[in-house]
Amino acid sequence: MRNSVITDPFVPDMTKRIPHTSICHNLLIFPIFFFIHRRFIETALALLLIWSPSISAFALAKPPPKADISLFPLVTKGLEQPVFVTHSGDQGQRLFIVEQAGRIRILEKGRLLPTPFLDITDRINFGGEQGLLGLAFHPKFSNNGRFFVNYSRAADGATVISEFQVSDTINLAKPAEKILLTISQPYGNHNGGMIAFGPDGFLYMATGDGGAGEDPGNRGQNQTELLGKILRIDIDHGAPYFIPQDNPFATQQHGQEIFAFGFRNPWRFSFDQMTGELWAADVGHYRWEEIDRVEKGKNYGWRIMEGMHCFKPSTDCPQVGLTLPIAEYAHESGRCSITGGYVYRGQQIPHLQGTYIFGDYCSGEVMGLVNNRVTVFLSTGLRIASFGEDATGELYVVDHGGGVYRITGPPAAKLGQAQSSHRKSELPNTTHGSEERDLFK
Ligand SMILES: [Ca+2]
Repeated sequence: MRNSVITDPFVPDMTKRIPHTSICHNLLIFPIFFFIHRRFIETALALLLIWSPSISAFALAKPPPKADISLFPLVTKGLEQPVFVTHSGDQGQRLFIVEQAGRIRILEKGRLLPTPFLDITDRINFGGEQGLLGLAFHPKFSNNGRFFVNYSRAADGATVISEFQVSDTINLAKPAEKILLTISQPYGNHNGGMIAFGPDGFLYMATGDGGAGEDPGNRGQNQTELLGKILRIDIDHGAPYFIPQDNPFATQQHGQEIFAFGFRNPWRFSFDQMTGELWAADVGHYRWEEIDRVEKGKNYGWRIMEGMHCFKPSTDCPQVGLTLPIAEYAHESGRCSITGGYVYRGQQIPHLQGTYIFGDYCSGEVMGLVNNRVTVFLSTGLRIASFGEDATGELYVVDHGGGVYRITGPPAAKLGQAQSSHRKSELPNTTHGSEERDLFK
């Protein structure tokens, strides 16, 4: 019963026909649906930008990047479509980088190790929004060697949550897996992908609404199925897992794993290291990208609403019982797909302390939520597939094109006091003119 399998018929993955991959946005999945898309021209433009790496998304006459933060390249060669970076919590200096095709690579002392920590490419359906999408180390990994992944199954694209174990060689995992949970996927897109342990020790997982466009099965609102949700299970008890007693639908026959619902494609979420709060970024349809503070049992609105706006129905939608995002931004200036990040709790960039950092896959901007206002911190030109956090709270940017960067303070800080103080006038929580691009509505 726990090992929930949803039996919707599988439809072949249309995303595989797309020559360039995007893990987190419908734009690359939907050339087929363009005939119903009233924003065809904008979308085509965004696609053109994505498909042409030589064309900067910032050819669109953008103001120069601000210098509140900068990126330090850790690795820019030898990675194939990385989608995540994390640490193992065992006091080591290693970073673990997830390659979408099905490998976990180790970056140790600035060097990308040639042998993957794990290679399960033969078990994975890779392409479009499918692949190896998430990785979470057990909070007691240093003692028990357990870690967990989220991938699209080779045979049919179903989502698999699976457990692995490190081998006697610390930089190598055993290939054997224990499958915890399998969720059938009706379409190739909107697979969610994030998995992470909460401060309660439970494993949280994000699922998308199953794909196609406009959630045709209304799965986000269906409280008896696992798509369009954030799920929560106890992997320290039970076989293969237990349902936490206070899960909102724990007494139902189906949907016991649900923690919160009403999501479209919450590709990345995270827990604030200090407060334990759960932050999710739900990738929008064609108009609005949103940030949610996720709490147990709440309904985050999709497909009734996209962001703070009625979606289906498009006017006078019933909003009672829905939890609206705490921030949103529109598809403009090349923005089209939010990539959720982390509340900064590191020590190296004091002015970022407590700020939720996130980005946009299409525009390449690193943004922050300052007083609940979306503020652009840095224009990178990267395809920001994910952020990552290390054990000390420092943050990383993952470029889907093949790089991992550490977020650092303003470069002016290294160049002398005069420039440094000049830069301070551009701190994100100061008031700026119209060029500030405050995106919060
Ligand atoms: Ca929502």
